[in-house]
Amino acid sequence: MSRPLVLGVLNVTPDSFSDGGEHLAPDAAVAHGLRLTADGADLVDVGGESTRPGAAPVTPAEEAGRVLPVVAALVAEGVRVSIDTVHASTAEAAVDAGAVVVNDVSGGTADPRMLAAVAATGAEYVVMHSLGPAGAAVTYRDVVREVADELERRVAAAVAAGIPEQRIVIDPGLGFAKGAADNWRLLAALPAFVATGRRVLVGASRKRFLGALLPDGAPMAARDLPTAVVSALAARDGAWAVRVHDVAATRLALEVAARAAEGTA
Ligand code: PMM
Repeated sequence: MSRPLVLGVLNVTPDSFSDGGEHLAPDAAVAHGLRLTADGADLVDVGGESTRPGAAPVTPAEEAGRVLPVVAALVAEGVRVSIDTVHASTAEAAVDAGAVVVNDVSGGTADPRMLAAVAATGAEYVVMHSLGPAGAAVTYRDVVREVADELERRVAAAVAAGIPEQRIVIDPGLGFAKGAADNWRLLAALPAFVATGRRVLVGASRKRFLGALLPDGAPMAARDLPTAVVSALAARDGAWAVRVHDVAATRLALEVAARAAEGTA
């Protein structure tokens, strides 16, 4: 069983749902990125705009001001960086600063320049499925089919814009305009997404459908245990990468999954 890559989440925002405000100062953000790397992250996913419902919108310039110094400092330390943005200008500047992956939660729909910009950079491109933020009420008749079909349309648009197919990663976008039942159905269908032959990224970390398994009032960090279990299951199902806040817990879960799958010490 090949181990999925681990993307450590680094939100340089005042208002992300689980870690907003913790890493807004550049020094604190860089220190956290280095901590994620020491914990075993293969990539640090740096974002400067919260996707939570009702989050204050940021201009691309504000977003770039938050993330670029952090990207540059982490790259200078030898960290492989992914940039979590829907804005072409931020993606371009981050890749110029050394980021190697563009992680676009809009799947190329938010900024009409994004696909061409990514094509020109040579970066890897994560196409995430989203019809809206967490909490947006979307009713799916067949969530797996609809997400898979829309992802294929987004991939086709990316390829048409010049991004080589092998540089594209797909992500079902857990929690984005999806309820708990939708998220569990998508996780159950992970093998089908992997069977497309595309690399699949899973972003379940600390999301509300995992929080719903915990007692009322449980702290955010209590969601790291169910997150790590999802990481192990995603590994079993052949995911290419998992995006998590608690990298150490996920690395441990992936060690267990690999040993249990292979029967080796
Ligand atoms: N989720 C969030 C942000 N970025 N990117 C990808 N590719 N997949 C996700 O599921 C995803 C993402 C929201 O979570 P956060 O506020 O904890 O970063």
